Parts: sequence; C-alpha cells; structure tokens
Amino acid sequence: MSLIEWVELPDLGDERGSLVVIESNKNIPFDVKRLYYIFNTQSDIPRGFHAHKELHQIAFCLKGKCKMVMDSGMEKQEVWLENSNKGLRIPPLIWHEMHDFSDDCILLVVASDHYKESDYIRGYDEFLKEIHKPFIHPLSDVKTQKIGLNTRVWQYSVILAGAKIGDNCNICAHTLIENEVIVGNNVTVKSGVFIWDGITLQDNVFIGPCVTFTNDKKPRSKQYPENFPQTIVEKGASIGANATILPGINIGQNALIGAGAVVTKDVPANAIVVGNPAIIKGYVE
Ligand code: T46
Repeated sequence: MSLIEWVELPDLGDERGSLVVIESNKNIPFDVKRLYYIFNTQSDIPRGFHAHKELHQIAFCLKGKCKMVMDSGMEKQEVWLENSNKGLRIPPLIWHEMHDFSDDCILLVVASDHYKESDYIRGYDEFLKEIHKPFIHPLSDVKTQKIGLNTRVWQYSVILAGAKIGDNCNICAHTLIENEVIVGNNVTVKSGVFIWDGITLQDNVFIGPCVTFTNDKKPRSKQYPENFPQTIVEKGASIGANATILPGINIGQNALIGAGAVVTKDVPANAIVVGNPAIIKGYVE
C-alpha cells in the first residue's frame, strides 16, 4: 500500500509569475485551522520523528527540497518534497521524519487543527503500541484489560473481567466470553458463540458460527459444580458451525470438527470427526 498521497494544486499563474490557492474543504480535503512553515533548516539535522493521533496535514515544499520518510509501522517509504504546488498528505498515525533539507528549503504545512502537544506521539515504541492496540467496537461490553495487540472485538460481544484474550484474534459480533476463559493468539470466534468458564482455546483455533460449548455435566437451575470441567481446544483445531462440545472435552491439535457434530469424548490430534455422537472419519494430512 502506498503511503505517499499527493494533493496537487493548479498553478493559476501567467507571465507575471505563479499563483497557487489553498482553500479549506475545496482543494484541501479538511478544514484548515493552522498553517506553519519551516525554514533556515540544516541538511544534517532531521526533524519530525513523531506521528499524530488525529491531525491531518499536507506539506508543500515552497522552495528547495527535503526528504520525507513515511512509516506506517508495517512499512516505510521515502519521498522527496520539491514541488510548490504538490503537497504530501500526512495522515494521522503515520510516523514521519524530514531529512536532507536543502539550504534554501521552505516547507509550508497546512493542518486540520490547532497545535496540541497531546496529539503528538513522540516515541516510536508508543507509536507501535498505538497502531497495534486492540480494536474494541463501541457497541461491545469488554471488561477485561487482558486483550492482546491487533485483536478485534465486534458489536454486542460481552467479555467478562477475568478473561484473557491473546494477540491478533477476531471475536465476532454477538459472542460472550466468561471469566475463566483463556484464548490464545490468532483465534477466530464467529458469531453466536458463548465461551463459558473453564474453556481454553489455544493459538490458531477457529470456532465456527453458533458452536455450542457446555461446562456442566448435570445442569440444574441454581446448582453450580464446585469446579467447572476444563475444555481445551488445542492449537490449530477448527470447529464447524453449530457443533456442540460436551463438558470437559479435549480437542487435539489441528483436529477438525464437522458442522453440527455432537462431541461427547476427547478428539485426538488431527482427527476429523462428524455426526451425533461424533465419530472419527479420518485424519488431516
Ligand atoms: C509535523 C512536522 C511535519 C508550536 O508551538 N506550534 C505549532 O503549531 C508547531 C507546529 C510547533 N510548535 C512548537 C512545538 C515545539 O516546541 O514548536 C516546536 C518545534 O516543533 P516540532 O519539534 O514538533 O517540529 P518538527 O519540525 O519536528 O515537526 C513539525 C510539526 O510540529 C509536526 O506537527 O508533523 O513538522
């Protein structure tokens, strides 16, 4: 993906010279609340080294040139600013650095907001944390603080305070995760899944839509087992839509549970199980 996006302004000049116009919300795609310009720079003294949280900016090099490094945290691109009517967009959450200023460089920057030091992210580690922080949809109710980087939690999901969720997971809309639950990294939980106390999903597990977990062998209203049986879905296993997993089951690494299966006993690693009660139909290669 290109991090370099230009805003080109027409030169309305004639034989008398050039004339370029900057207009908020017309040729500049935001409300311009501030302008600043940078000059008298030195070629061996770089500037920038920060990202903004919300600020949008466009930088025009009115005279001379300088190099801009743009860094999304995933990739880095460099570009020369050397054209007075071709501005480089500096969107929020892009780490940027200015290098190799020519002696005559004059840089004009238009900005979408007034100066606020609180909008700056001036440490690179802090920047990486910010761009990889989990996405929690505002319509979800997430109480746990233990949610890993790059994890996404969607609408109408409820996650209780004791749950631990790893990195890079996708917890789809309409899910519930109780307290004594551990979810590893790279786990997908599709919609309509409730993960009760005592259930562990290890790394790379896939839970299909409306899979039903259980954690009480003899359920009676208002009577609770002393300890919930532990159900473990081991690394890389996948459970198809609408399967039912009875309490205290171990599903081995990379196992595949067919859609609608009712799993009543442990499933060995790599096994493919289907039906009610689920039986082994083969093994994944
Ligand atoms: C950016 C790049 C491209 C203010 O008080 N008001 C202002 O509007 C600005 C822009 C700066 N300042 C103060 C803050 C610092 O004490 O001026 C001092 C120098 O700013 P800074 O070190 O951030 O300058 P640069 O060249 O590293 O970065 C500037 C902009 O600050 C920044 O928003 O994106 O140019």
